[in-house]
Order: sequence, then C-alpha cells, then structure tokens
Amino acid sequence: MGNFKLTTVEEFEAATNRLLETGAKVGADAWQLRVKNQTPHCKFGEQGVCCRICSMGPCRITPKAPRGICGCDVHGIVARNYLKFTAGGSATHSDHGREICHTLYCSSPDGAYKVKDPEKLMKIAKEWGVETEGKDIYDLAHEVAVLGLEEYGKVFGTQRFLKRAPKHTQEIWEREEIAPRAIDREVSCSLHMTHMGCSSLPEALIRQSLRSGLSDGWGGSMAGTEFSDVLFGTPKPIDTEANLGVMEVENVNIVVHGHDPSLSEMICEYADDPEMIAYAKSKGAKGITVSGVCCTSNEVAMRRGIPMAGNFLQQENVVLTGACEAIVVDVQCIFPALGPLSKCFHTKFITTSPIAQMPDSEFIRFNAETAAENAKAIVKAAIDNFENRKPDLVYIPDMKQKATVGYSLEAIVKTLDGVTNSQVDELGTTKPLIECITSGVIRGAVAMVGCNNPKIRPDSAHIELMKKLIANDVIIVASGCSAQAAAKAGLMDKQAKDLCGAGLKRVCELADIPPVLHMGSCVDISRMMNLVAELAKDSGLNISQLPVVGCAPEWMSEKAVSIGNYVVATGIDTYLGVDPYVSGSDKVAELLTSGIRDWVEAAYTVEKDIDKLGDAMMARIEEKRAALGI
Ligand code: CUV
Ligand code: SF4
Repeated sequence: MGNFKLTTVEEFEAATNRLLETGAKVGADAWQLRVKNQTPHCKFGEQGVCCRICSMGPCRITPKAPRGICGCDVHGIVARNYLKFTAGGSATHSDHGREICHTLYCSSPDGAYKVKDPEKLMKIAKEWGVETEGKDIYDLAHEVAVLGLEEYGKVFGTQRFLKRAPKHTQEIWEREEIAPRAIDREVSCSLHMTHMGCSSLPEALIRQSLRSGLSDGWGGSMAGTEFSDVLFGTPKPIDTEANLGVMEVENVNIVVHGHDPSLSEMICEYADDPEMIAYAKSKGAKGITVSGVCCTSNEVAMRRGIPMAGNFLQQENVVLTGACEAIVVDVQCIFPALGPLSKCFHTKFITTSPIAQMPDSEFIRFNAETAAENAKAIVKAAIDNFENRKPDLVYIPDMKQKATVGYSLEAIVKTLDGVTNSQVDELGTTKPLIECITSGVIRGAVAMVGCNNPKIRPDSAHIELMKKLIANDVIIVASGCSAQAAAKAGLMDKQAKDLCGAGLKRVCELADIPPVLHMGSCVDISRMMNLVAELAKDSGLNISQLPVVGCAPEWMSEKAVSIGNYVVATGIDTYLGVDPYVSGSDKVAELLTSGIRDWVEAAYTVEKDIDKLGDAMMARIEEKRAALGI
C-alpha cells in the first residue's frame, strides 16, 4: 500500500527532544526534567498506605506500625484512599456534565448556543417521559436541561440513564446496592464514608467506589455526552489530522486544551469568522489554525474535523514550538507548568474557568451567557500576539498523520450496516457487528482509553497494544488520549487496515473504516457503555458474556479510576498498566482483581508488562468466545 507508514515512538521522541533543546535555550522547565526530581516516588504513597485524613496523623503503615493511631489497618486505609480517588474523578466528570446541562439550558434560537441535533433531544425527552408533542424545540431543551440538572440532586430514586442498560445489568446494580442515586449524593456519600471514624471495611469502601463510578459513567458523563450531541451535533465520520505538524507556521495558532466543548466550539466558531480571518491577515498571518490537546480536542475533532496537536504529555510541546499564539484552557488535565513555560515564549496562556485558575495565566472568564463576546476576545488576543513571535525559537516538527474520526454509537451502527451479506435485515441495530463477531471474522473488541503517564514510555503501550490487537482481528474503539495516541501514530488512517488480520481487514474494507474507531473524549466512554448495552440487548447475551474488554494502559488521573470502576461495574473486564495505589493491601488488591467478580461479573487485571497485558486481554476474549461456543 503506497507510502503508508506509522509514526514510531522513536521518531516522536526525536521530535520532542528537538523541542526540549529550544526549551533549554530559553530556560524552560519540562515534565521530562521534573520527573527526574520526583523519582523514586514515595513508597508509602505508591502503595496507598499513608493516611492523612485527620490531624492525629499522618499515619503510615509499616510492619512495625501495622495500625494508624485510630487503629485503622492497612486495608481500611488503602480502600479509603481508593474511594477518595474515585470520588474525585466522579465529581470531575459529572461536574463537566453539569456544565453542559447548563449550556443546554442557555441555548436559544438566536444565541451563541443552538440545538444542532433536535432528533437526539426528542429521543432523550421521550426516554425520560417528557411530553414532546407540539412543543417548541427550545422549550423542550430547557425542560430536559432542568431534568438533567436535577439528576445531580434528586431526592429519591436512581439515575434515569440506568434504564438504558440490559435488564440483567440493572438487576445486578439493584442486588448489589450500587445503582447510583443522585450524582452529587454519591460523591458526598463517598467523602462521608472516608471521613475519620466512618468506614474501614474494604468491601464497603470498594462497593461505594463502584457506585460512585456508576454515577459518573451512567450519570454525569452520559449527560455530558448526550447533551453535547444535542448542542453541537452527534459526531459522524470526518477526516482530520493529528500530531504537532498540524500547527501552521504562517498562521496564528490557537490551541484549545481541556474538556468542555462549550468553550472550544465557540473558539472554533470565531476562528472561522471572516472578520477574524481578515484581522489575522492584517497582522501579517496567512490565516488562523485551531488545533487541540486532550479531550476538548477530541470533542472538536469529532464534530468539526479540527486537527489534534497531541495528547496529555504533549501539552508542553505545543508551546515549545514557539509558534503557539495562545493556549486556551478550561478545566482538567492542564499542567500548571504552562504558566511559567508560556512566559519563556510569546505564548498567551489563557485560563477561562473559575474551576481551573492558575498562576502566570491570563484569566478571561468564559460564561455560557456571554460566550460569543468571550470567545471573540480570546481569538482577538491570540491574533494580536502573532507579531510577538520570536522567529529564531520557532520549530514545528514536520510530523502528522491522517485520521478518520467521529464514530459515535449512531455512526458505528450506520457505518456497519451492510458489512454482512447474510440474512441480517435489521438495519439500525448492532446486529451486523454481532454477526462479524459470532462468525469469528472479528474476534472481539477492546475499548482503549485513558491518559498517558511518564511511568510508561508515552504512547508506547497504547500503540503497541493496538497493533497487536488489530493484527489478531480485534477491533478497537478508543477515546481520550488513547485515541490521540492512535491518531498520531497513524492507526486511525484507513490504510492502517493493512496492519490487521485478514478478518478485520475485510471488515475495514467493506465498511470503509479504520481499525481503531475514535469514539470521542473521556466522558464519551458513556458512548461505549451504550454500545455494549445495545450489543447485549441485540444478541440476547449479558454484557459480561460479550468478547469485549476495556484497557487503560497508561492512565494517570482520578477520572480514569472512576471510569475503570463503572466499566467493571457494567460487567466489562478492565486491564490497567499502572497500579491504582492499592498494592499495600492484599485484601483490596484481591477484591479489585477477583472478589468484585462475584458482585458485578467482571474485575480488574493490573499488569505492568505491556506484552503480557495484551496477551491477557486476548486470552480473555478467546475464553469468552469459547464459553459461548463461537
Ligand atoms: Ni479526559 S483524563 S489525560 S484528557 S485521557 Fe487524557 Fe482525556 Fe486522561 Fe486527561
Ligand atoms: Fe491516622 Fe486514623 Fe487519622 Fe488516618 S484517620 S491519620 S490512620 S489516626
């Protein structure tokens, strides 16, 4: 196949090293240097055996001191830390979802935010029992937005979206008392349980971790995804590019970073405005390029084809190019390092959210109510900064790959219609995909998700695992920084089909898809939940019987642990390449890797050897196939 070639981790590192040289010239710090100062890490922290939740401590557990001053043992401390970690992640994702509900509430026919997918709004309204007949679409949007907001503090009952899960899954959640109630309540309850002198029983703490996770995945994150689609459109396959080479030297480069599409959508909108483009030209630039980092990049890539400059550990690199006029951020996964780093260059580091305020940044408060003027001010500030570039510091690595992204559940169902030539006549369902799996053309599916992390050579685990899996006819759905790792490497180029086994290659050709399907941002892992729910319903199987597993080989954030908990609690075995600070308690480790299987039919595997991690996933997929006799 012509000249298609993956970008290797080595090539990528060479480009990064070249950028770090620029950094050294101007005295810039970088994570590669800070890691050196922070390693080896504190052993107590690493094992999760340190407790500082009351001022009798801090206490740390050692063979000589097996209990804290209150008498808590190591299992209680490790499990408590794990629950706190989870609650942090649930709160974060869910609060993002809340912001989106609020943006929907602010939508109006002639305002900055419109309803771009009324069909999806109607679908959710009907699902939630809201009368739609003869209602103005914006009245309906406001009504549904209020119901969405009420999910956060509802007095009685559990999350509305749980009804999307197969009956069997819902029964498990009820039986195990992990069906999430009000979203805020699950976070609060978690912090209550972890207060000094509350729970120290690992089983109780881990159970609440699952419940808190579920309030994220089937609550806040799902709201975030669904209402983002209503506002900004449900993603459809679209072509884009990925890696630092998407930045353009002769253009004003604006990089959006963070998570909430309410901001990035508006920046894209105004960067496209003829008036702004003319203004950029008047300042000597050829035009304006918006590119992205982290999940907000995934959001605008999926809906607008905005190129992805990189993922989490590449955020400093965009500034190190010397060609970034502004890096505009909202919330989550933003290095405070961007403040001092941008000071070494002409780059403006623009923070916009009261939730993420940082030193050495310029704060332009972004509000749904005043979104248009805020976005315009930000784009203008970036353009005005173009003339301050220092030409001798400019170097953009000539490195990028083509990617086809935008595989929402709706898009996957539509794209896979017609891949099978047999009797499947139910279009608009997941049945064609099920047939590909039962016939063995595809062995199974892996959801590759999560961050990158200096503990693992960045992106290498994501890319190596994906290569191995697709070569073995396992299709990948990806999100978050994992999806960006794939895109940067070239695995979302349709030509990557040549790296697949014969079966998956055939499917890629028939459906005209890449072997790694970009399903969106981290909150969009809720799309994956909807996908497995549909697969289970359409096949008559339980979710835990499907030859499907989840994997976060390089994860780092609290959000990732919350995600892991809801994926497992949904019945999907989950594989981690980084330990979630639980190695200090054999009891907690045992619960997570095996005990919880009795509750939710799935568990975690933690394996730092990436090759073994891949083998374990494939073995699990084959085990599930064998159990089904397929
Ligand atoms: Ni929300 S949580 S580094 S951006 S995937 Fe990327 Fe995804 Fe992890 Fe953060
Ligand atoms: Fe120590 Fe117990 Fe206080 Fe934790 S709660 S710091 S273990 S005394």
